[in-house]
Amino acid sequence: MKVFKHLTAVAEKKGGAYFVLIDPDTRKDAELKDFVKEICAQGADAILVGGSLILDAGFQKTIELVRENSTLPVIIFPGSVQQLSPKADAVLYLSLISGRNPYYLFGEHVIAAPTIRKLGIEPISTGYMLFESGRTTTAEFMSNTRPLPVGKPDIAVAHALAAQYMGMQTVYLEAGSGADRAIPNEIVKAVSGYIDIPVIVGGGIRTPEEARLKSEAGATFVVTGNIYDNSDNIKLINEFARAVHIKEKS
Ligand code: 1GP
Repeated sequence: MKVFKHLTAVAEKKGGAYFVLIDPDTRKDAELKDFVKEICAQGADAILVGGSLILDAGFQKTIELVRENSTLPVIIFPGSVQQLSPKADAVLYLSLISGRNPYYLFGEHVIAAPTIRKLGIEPISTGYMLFESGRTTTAEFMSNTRPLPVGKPDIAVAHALAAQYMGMQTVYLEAGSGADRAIPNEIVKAVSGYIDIPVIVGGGIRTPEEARLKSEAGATFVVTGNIYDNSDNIKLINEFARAVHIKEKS
């Protein structure tokens, strides 16, 4: 079964699916191996790999290591066209629809498309919506775009519906990695109640309780990354997964 179809079915069954994002800049090889094994053992549903500013030239090696040690789908969450690999199962084929920078709306995509075809990885067409979240995030700065206002759900739902009408498979409501404030539950609820395609929510989610509220508000997929920069938090993966899986008894 194709990755996106499989994950949508998982989310349908469990009431939501939980993704852990690995930023290749933040972990060295031996640590990474153990981290990946923990993610799989503790009940997450997929692993995302990527970041909007990767300083380490070891992206390919990271993907390889993650693939070798993961029993879960490995999905690239690319910050640029350089972040593609045949070792991944799929790639979020992101169009930054909250912004009006043509390069990130339909520029890199043209460059990446033939490579994705050649590598044989599944593109998951994603309307990427960056929201304001307290301070300038890397994604906002690097893309040179303005984020969407969180106090205007009408603007958010219109963007998300446009993505659906354009034929995109999902929308990603992004507060930015390490954001001061995660996407408000009201925005998640407004968007997921208005459109028919799955909704990914991430950025600044720091507790299982917050993750559960995103799932209850209608998020199909909940993503966390930054909290695991502190290795003490790795033991919380299972708590996060159970919090997102709202249909499953804990
Ligand atoms: C960032 O949405 C992801 O692109 C995850 O964010 O690192 O803040 O959990 P955090």
